[in-house]
Amino acid sequence: MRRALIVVLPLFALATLMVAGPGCQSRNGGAGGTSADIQTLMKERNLSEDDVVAALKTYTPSGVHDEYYIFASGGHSGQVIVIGAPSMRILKYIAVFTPEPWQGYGYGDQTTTLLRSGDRDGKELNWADTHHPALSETGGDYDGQYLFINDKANARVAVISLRDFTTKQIVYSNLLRSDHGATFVTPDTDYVVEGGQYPVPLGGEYAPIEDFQEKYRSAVLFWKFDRDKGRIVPEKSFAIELPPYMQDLADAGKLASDGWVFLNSFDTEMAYGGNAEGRPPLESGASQNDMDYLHVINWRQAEKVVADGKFETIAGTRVIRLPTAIAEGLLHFVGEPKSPHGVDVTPDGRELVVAGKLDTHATVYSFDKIKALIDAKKYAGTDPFGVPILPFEESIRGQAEIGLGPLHTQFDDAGNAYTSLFIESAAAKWSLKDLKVIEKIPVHYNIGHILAAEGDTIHPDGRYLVAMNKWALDRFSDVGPLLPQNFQLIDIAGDKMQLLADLPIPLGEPHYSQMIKADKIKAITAYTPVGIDPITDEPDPFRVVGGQEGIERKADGVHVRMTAVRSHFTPDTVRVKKDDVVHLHITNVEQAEDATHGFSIAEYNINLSLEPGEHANVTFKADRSGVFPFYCTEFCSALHLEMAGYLLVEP
Ligand code: CUK
Ligand code: CUA
Repeated sequence: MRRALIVVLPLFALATLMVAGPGCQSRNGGAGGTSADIQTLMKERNLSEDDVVAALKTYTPSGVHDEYYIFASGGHSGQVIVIGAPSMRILKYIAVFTPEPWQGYGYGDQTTTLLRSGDRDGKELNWADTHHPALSETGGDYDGQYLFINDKANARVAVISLRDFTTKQIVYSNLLRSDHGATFVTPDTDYVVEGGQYPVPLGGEYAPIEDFQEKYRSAVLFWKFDRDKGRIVPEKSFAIELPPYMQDLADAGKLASDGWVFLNSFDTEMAYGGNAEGRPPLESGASQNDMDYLHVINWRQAEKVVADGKFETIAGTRVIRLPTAIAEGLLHFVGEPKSPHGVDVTPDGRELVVAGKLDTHATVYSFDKIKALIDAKKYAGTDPFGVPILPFEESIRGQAEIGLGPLHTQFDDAGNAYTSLFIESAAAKWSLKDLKVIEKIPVHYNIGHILAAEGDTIHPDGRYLVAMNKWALDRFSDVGPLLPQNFQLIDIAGDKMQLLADLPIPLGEPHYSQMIKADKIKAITAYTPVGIDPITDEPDPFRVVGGQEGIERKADGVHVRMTAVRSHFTPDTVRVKKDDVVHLHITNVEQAEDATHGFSIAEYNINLSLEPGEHANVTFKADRSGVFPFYCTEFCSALHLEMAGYLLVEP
């Protein structure tokens, strides 16, 4: 009740509040309360009425939960940032591609195995350039079960379960060296789409850059997702080879366009740089053509082509080669204005909005028209590889004059689109119906992606928009030359957009985020039964229950079966000999919410987070003799400091 009130409180209610007098007590019981008090506070803090309204729309009292979750890319941190909206409170960082000490991610056996499974050909990778998170969907709506995210830098895709907000799997194919049109899911999450970005010889071989057109290629991967298992199944996945254009963003068709995927490209000039070798720099070489190509891909038909065996296996991935893709009618191109960036399918699936960085328009393509042209084989020509190109003018419904540097588009529930304007530092609201701008709101500064509540579903909420700004300039207190990014929450429920709040993002450049209704997330508070390995979601074979603790010397080393419970580890004295291989098996046997214990050993780089019911294994060589205290790193109880013990390594 109170929450609803805060969110919908219009300006006249503010006036009521301000004259409400002593009945309207501040929650803190401090000053503030009477109209005069509020006026004084506003004056002291230099707040306008709009500021106060924004505060009332976002202020979330202690103990009150947010209505939405935002799952944001953590950029270079290789993590996912979980944010509550409208409060814009950061709730969690989910460790994905990088070691993360608080979660013990990359410090115990299970999480290290998972993290290292993302090492490409054994090369240790400890960072990622996460770009596009994608929530799992059922029937085109977010279902709150899983989250996927890509690593542009190393062409990897991760699976996160929203049951425990934990990464479960990292996959990659040596087909690609970088990705960008990732991750996007098909409407029932049959596939997680990963489109490549910078072409390389498929499969990772060397080829001279002068052979760019002949030997370099791109590809789009369709990772098959098994929802029951909650894992991607690489053997059931496939790819389609694409020409060596720089592939950009993607989106999956839905409803009217279900079964199709759309992918942007730039550098259809196939420029590859060389500004110190007498060739034009990549940026100008790649900006010669007036049109690049929107890739229109029939994935449902591609699935059949793979089932019919019309593929080659390259680098372990089933690949539909380019000539097959053309012959089977899986791939068509449509022109798109110069250096496009975002492609976004409308909620009804009938249209696609493409915005070009170097064009002031958003182009609205009609899927019906595209489909009719494909069916009629009405082509304007072919590209150098023989891919049929559909006539541009006959594929579009029109173009909306939006502004400078349009990038990405989101939608509301009332037929409006919202497009980010990078150069203009604004978000434009425009009508899909008549392709006219209705309103612009300035943002600070240089907005990249934009996200709307339930914005990529067939039922956007029309409540909030977040501008994900690249530059923050004068917005926050100075922190040296490297500035945070700035997420700005915008209310789009009313007739006029209102900027509500800023959230500085202090690690990495996030690219995209999605916002989901909080009541769709059903997270657990403990692993049950006690002894679960969070990576496999199964009871760990080494789990320890109370009474079965002990230390045992076996052929492969010393096995320590340990339990953690407030406020002790059992056993708390561990004796080994120098150079013993030690296997720690530790179970947090608690089931109480938030009863997490940590476990660390001095100088051994061992650091675990043991959430209630969690089991972790750590294998290490006791290669330095001495006395090493171990202790619990979470302040779990009044006797937390006493939750400690000794590892005694005898010389
Ligand atoms: S991209 Cu970053 S602003 Cu990687 Cu989705 Cu457009
Ligand atoms: Cu357990 Cu502190």
